[in-house]
Amino acid sequence: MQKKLAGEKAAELVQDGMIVGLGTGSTVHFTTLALARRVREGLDIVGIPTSRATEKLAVTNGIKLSTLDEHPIIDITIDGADEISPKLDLIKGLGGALLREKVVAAVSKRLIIVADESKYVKVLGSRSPVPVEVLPFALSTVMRQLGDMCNEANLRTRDGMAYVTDNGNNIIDCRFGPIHRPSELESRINSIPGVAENGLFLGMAERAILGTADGIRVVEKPT
Ligand code: A5P
Repeated sequence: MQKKLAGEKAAELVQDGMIVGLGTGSTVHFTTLALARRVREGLDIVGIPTSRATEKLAVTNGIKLSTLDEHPIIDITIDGADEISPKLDLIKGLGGALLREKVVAAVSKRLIIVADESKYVKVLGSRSPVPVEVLPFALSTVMRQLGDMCNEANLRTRDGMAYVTDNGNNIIDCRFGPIHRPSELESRINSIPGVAENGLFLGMAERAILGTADGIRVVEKPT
């Protein structure tokens, strides 16, 4: 219910004529459905999906979609997160869509995050691992180097096999514990050859809309 509250609230920010980045996950699912309802009432938008799952959901529900080739600048993106810090730095990617999510976030004029309030933490890394998307060719070498950097590096699996992203890559989930210097950590992860993307989204989000037991709580990026 908290996810639904947050997801639907964010859909109100979308206006006629906008190019809209459609995030991935169970919270933004409600945003997509709310937008689809508004589209049926006449809202004219073009969506850019961040995953095959979101693409399918949007198409099934009648939202017009396009690509970054056609629309390289996005007016607003609404997406979920796994952890949100008071500065609105994020960990994303437990749903596996981090690479496309970051590409879309980076070209969005506004990035709005929707989540239940359990995702709001004092320090990133408190509960969630940092997902790292890795080229399969480099999996074992990246695994060894990430293993040296974090407390625990686990290859993500599904049905007993390595999980494969929409981009044909694998994911290593790295537990670092509390992350006090996220941008330093991001640079270190990105400097490993074979890393395609990491789940730290720093300085990108403008606002988080959190569903709580009492309603909605809005957290703005500090100025
Ligand atoms: C997808 O890769 C993720 O970044 C999701 O946005 C994140 O895992 C949040 O998902 P939920 O809204 O399902 O918790």
